[in-house]
Amino acid sequence: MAPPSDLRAWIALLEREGELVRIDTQVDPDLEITEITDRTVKAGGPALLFENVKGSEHSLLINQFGTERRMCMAFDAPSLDDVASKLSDVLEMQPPAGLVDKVRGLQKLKSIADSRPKTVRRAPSQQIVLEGDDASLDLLPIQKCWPDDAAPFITLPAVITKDPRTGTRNVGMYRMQKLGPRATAMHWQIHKDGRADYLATDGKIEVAVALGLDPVTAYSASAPLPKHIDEFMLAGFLRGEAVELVQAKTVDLEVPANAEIVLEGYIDKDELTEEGPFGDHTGYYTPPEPFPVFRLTAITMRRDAIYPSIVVGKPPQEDAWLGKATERIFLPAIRMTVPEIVDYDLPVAGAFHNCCIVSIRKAFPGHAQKVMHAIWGLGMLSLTKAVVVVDEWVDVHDYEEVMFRVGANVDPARDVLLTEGPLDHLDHAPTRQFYGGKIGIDATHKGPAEGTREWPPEIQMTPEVQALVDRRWEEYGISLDTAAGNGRIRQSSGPLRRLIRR
Ligand SMILES: Cc1cc2nc3c(=O)[nH]c(=O)nc-3n(C[C@H](O)[C@H](O)[C@H](O)COP(=O)(O)O)c2cc1C
Ligand SMILES: [Mn+2]
Repeated sequence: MAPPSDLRAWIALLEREGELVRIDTQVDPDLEITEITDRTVKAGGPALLFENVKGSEHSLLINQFGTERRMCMAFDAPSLDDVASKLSDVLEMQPPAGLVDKVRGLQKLKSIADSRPKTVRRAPSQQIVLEGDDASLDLLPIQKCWPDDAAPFITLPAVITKDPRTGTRNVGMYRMQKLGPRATAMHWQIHKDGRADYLATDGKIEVAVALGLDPVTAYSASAPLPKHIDEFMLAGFLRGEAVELVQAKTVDLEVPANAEIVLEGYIDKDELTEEGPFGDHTGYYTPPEPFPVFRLTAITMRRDAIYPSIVVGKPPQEDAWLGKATERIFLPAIRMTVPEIVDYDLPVAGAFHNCCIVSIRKAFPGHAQKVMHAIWGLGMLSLTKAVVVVDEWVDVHDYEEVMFRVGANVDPARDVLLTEGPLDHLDHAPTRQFYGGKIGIDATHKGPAEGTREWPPEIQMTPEVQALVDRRWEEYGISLDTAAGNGRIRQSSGPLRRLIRR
């Protein structure tokens, strides 16, 4: 087994596993699909293939990533941590100690070498080529997601550009507001590589947009890689099979051969439009703001191409699982620079940039503060608004335990660090856009070297008594409903709670 090779193999797999429902009743891409999807996602329901979308010949796939199980199926891995360990194997390679080690090392190096995209001459994504007036976005079942959205938006694209200075490829996922049959806005936020490519151009930048990819390549477009690393290379590595690319028809870019649909076109540096409002993943509408205009020169596609979509909005939504995949997959890379980090969690309810809980192997006074600053200096994590630091034995994914540590171990006068720095493009809370306050909460145990009194020991039963009670449990005749959960008061239940807590 390997991750699915294209969207159709993925749909077939989902169907075999009972993870997909086909809907042949006619549905409206204007709001109706959102409401159906929102209910399905929040119930932990299946992927949806709408085969009869009002106004379009094309089927629409949504909620392909909406549960942990499907996300793992996408990577063909038992858990997202297993995907991460594939990466840490390579990152943590040591000089080989013996022959067996050498052979293993070579296999790992080969897996990197094989990750480079391959060029092919013929591609399913170019079975149909539409240029000029034939190339029209009106053909596609583009969703208007929320009532106050400015227009329909393409929500699950892989947008391909090249850095005009170096020729290095970048792939990113940025929504595209439909402005007409041959124009969209391009929502390149200020901190993103795609935006940097655009800013580096003198006049015009060529752009290609792949829609309907195999799930790992689609995920990779959303991965926060350093600027000089090609996201298709990550996709190749995680798939264990190179991404196949073909020369585009009207622009000098290479596009995925396995895509369902490819949009080709360009962006003039000086042409801007008011983008938005858009019901965003923050749970609020992002107000209108100027963004570049994408002009379409061609659409290429497969016969009966399937259009992929996603709805973002008040968390949890389907994108929660794309974010969780990134959280897990990037842990080994984070540990390379900050090895004292044991684990971290970006709560779904925190829309990813609002909160980061991190556990550390604490070794010296001020260590928690060191890690806060490290987080505020690391790639896209630098936009994190609140960092909570706990000791290594605390489960960062157990929010009740984290709250317990914050309550029990924090003296707000001593353990809260307030500072300032860059904030997410979409964060509406700060007074100024892009810049504002940050909070770090040190919920670790403190010692005399940090000016505290002696820290009291935590309550623990002895292992001997625990073993004794385990042995004798039947004798007591007490039946416990374990589903009631450790005597904890539950605030929400079922799939929603599981999604929030991972
Ligand atoms: C469903 C979804 C929609 C997204 N929409 C946008 C967007 O409109 N604009 C943006 O800048 N980032 C958006 N992102 C986040 C970027 O895809 C992500 O930051 C990516 O790493 C950017 O790649 P880049 O830095 O190579 O440009 C979205 C992510 C997901 C999962
Ligand atoms: Mn990038």
